[in-house]
Amino acid sequence: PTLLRRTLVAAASAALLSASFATLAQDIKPRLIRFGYGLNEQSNQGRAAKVFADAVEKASGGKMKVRAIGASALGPDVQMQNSLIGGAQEMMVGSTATLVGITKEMALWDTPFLISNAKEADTLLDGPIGDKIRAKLQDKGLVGLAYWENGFRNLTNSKRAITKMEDLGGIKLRVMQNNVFLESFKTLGANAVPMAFSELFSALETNTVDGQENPFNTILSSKFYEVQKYMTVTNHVYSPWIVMASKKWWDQLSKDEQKILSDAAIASRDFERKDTRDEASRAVADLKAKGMQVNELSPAEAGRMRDKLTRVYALIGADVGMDLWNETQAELAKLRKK
Ligand code: TF8
Repeated sequence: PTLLRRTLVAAASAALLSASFATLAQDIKPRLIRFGYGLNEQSNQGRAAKVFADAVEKASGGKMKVRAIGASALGPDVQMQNSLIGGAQEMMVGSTATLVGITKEMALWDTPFLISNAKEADTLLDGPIGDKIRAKLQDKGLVGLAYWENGFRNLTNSKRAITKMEDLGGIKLRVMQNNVFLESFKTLGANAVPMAFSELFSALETNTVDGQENPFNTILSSKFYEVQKYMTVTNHVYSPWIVMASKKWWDQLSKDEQKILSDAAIASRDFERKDTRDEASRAVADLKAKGMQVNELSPAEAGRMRDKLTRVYALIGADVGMDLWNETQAELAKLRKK
């Protein structure tokens, strides 16, 4: 036991020493970073927030401490964005969809049926188009560090199985606080109601709304299966999340501190995408086991919806600018030819 203990002590001090050597040369101050998010700790978002926090602490030799605060305890997305802009909160991760009021180009990611698989998502988001849109946040007081995966969105409701567009008629459907989502679901015939995510569970529980749409992971982690009978696999849009810092605060950090945060955002992104995809691949079985009745939207019905949304596509093109819209279509065409 003494030998073992001595070895452990030696190993521990060696680790400490190398950590402090690495960080000594760097310009790092003690920092407390409040990192807010909307889902609960047990969600894919919560797990990745923890990975981010650990990566920052480790890379800074324990000087930079990240307090990951979930379940909208710091407020819903829009409120946190404003706290970041004002400098009252350091960091957050949330939906790009709730950012369109600040940076209209973000609406590109709300385009129904734009992205059809993970490869396309990662290529667009991590490439020049994603970078360009992310950079637009800077003028608005936000620093976008990385896109995480929220995922392909699917419909749930408490009324009936949705097998065709007409089935949406009269369904009171909660949508995100975003014009593209509102217009899309109105156009498809639903009674779309914008609402913050933090209010959604109880709105479903009390039948204030009949349904909602979110990726499998969220339907699971937020326990929507307790208050929703039907799920339709529509994959109607791919939603990203974005990790952001307050620019007011970011500008006070040293280059080394900024690099630690950027690197941790990328590392947690890679973890998060893999974790989310793993969970999503098992989710339909899990949700069925929880009692949900699941059906898949046929490609023909998805096609009818797409046709119906022509007006919305024009609206998005006008919002994000035709250059960006055309560049995106060209990039997707290139990927699909490969
Ligand atoms: C939604 C979004 C949410 C995210 C999350 C709170 O439906 O998909 O899951 O905004 O960060 O509001």
